[in-house]
Amino acid sequence: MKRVLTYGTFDVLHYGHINLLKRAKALGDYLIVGLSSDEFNQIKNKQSFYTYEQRKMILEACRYVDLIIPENDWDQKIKDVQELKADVFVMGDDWKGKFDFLKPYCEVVYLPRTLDVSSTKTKQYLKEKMSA
Ligand code: C2G
Repeated sequence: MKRVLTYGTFDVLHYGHINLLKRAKALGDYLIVGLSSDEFNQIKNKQSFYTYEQRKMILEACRYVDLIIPENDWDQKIKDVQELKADVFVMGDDWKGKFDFLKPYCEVVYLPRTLDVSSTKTKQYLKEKMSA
């Protein structure tokens, strides 16, 4: 049983996220997502539209996701990889190189981001539409 681990905010879930989760799952048999808490989003300077609980509920409906754990800080990844026995760590390549410190503990894979879609763009579009 090959265990895959990834992290993110996954706000306003879109096909770019699904494309990442689908490819991450295809690298193993079991996909764990470290979902950024609302407090950690503040540390990441990210304002998410949905709360952690709402984002978790939406993500749980995704067929590629087997387990969701909270991501509370930048420093939990090594412990998570060890405790969850993750074989592969996956992130979009906007993070390329940023998590290479995990290489002694597991395989590290950066996957190409899906172009032309982002939660920020979607929220911006809806905001403009609503105020028009
Ligand atoms: N992603 C993607 N294509 C997009 C948008 C996002 O492949 N168009 C990927 C990102 O690269 C990331 C995952 O989807 O691997 C989740 O994206 P975000 O929710 O934006 O995650 P982020 O804020 O980058 O948080 O500790 C890691 C951080 O929590 C990552």
